[in-house]
Amino acid sequence: DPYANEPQRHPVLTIRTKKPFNAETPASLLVENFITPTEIFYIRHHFPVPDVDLSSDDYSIEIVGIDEKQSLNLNLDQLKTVYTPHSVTASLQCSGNRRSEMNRVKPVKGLEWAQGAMGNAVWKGVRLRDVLLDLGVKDSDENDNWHVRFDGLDMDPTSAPYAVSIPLSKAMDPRGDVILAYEMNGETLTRDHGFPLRVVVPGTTGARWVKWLTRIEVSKNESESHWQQNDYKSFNPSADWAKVDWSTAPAIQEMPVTSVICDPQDGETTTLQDGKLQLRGLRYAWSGGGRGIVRVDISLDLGKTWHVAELIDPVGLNRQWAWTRWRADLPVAVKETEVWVRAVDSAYNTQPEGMEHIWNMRGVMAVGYHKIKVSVNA
Ligand code: MTE
Ligand code: MO
Repeated sequence: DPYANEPQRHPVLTIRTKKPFNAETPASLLVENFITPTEIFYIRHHFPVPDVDLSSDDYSIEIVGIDEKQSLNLNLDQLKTVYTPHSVTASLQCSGNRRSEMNRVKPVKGLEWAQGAMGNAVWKGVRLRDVLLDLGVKDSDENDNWHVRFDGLDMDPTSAPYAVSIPLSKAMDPRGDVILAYEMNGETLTRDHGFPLRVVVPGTTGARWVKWLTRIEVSKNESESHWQQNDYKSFNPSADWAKVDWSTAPAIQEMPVTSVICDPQDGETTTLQDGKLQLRGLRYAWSGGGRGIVRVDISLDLGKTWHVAELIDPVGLNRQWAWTRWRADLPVAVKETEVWVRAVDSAYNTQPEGMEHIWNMRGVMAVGYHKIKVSVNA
């Protein structure tokens, strides 16, 4: 069994598949902390979890430039000693987060994530930019349309490693905060989250944050992998699996603005406090790669009137890689109510009202208003 050597996991995680292991954080727990504790952070694997033995000396990272003369081979110690450490607080979200809400419109293919395929952590590592500058990559617009490819140690049955790429311009951007991370929340990365090294690409979808990193390559072309070419893309709602031409859509990198209600949950009965319904949730400022969110709106009457939620965590207008929690205490006079939430970013981008018109066969980027029904005890 290739899955015989999997790590222990926290029992509170909601398991979506066991082999490979995929599990999410219950949303009610997600909203408890600005920084998601590592042991309850969602896990998304495509294959069995690699087990790297650093003492055995056979782990190193191969870094290759555009011509053969450019190449570096570094082990983890070298990487840590040569480059200045850099920390970023950034949320990680799967492209398929909230897919189950889209699936209700019409079935889609993919893991049935609720709202917990996301988390927020402090990542520490070295800047990819610094490594690439050492490799001889120039800081110029000549290579603006190039890419950086990443390979993981995990492989599909044909021995193709999990691999994807990001635009080189993101990697080279001094404000892009792309790092090769060896720590998560102040501790050595765990196996489930990519020990010993993973890529952290703030503001970019989870699929690009390659775990168990072994190879980095600068290239004029994107990764040719399945995950870059034939997955993690969105299409017209009428496109169907049999006929779609994957090459017509770009790979998802940045993700659009989204928000969710974490507490109460859909279908729950809740008790009013001083006649008020207490709502708590999360919103992300990801459109435009790190753009801040300026407002979270709540409606209790299907969009006729709107309330403004209070933001709990600090918000920047730029390089806002972390989510912000919000809360709202709203008066209600009915026994059952539908609650809607949407967020607005600093460019006034907001979420679409429903999942219908953004429906896509893969169920990615399900960023419609989050709508839940709650019953109230007066
Ligand atoms: N990296 C490797 N090597 N293998 C993978 O299966 N899954 C990706 C990404 N990096 C994956 C990977 C996807 S789709 C997501 S959403 C994130 O890792 C999940 O990261 P996490 O498990 O640390 O939450
Ligand atoms: Mo993902």
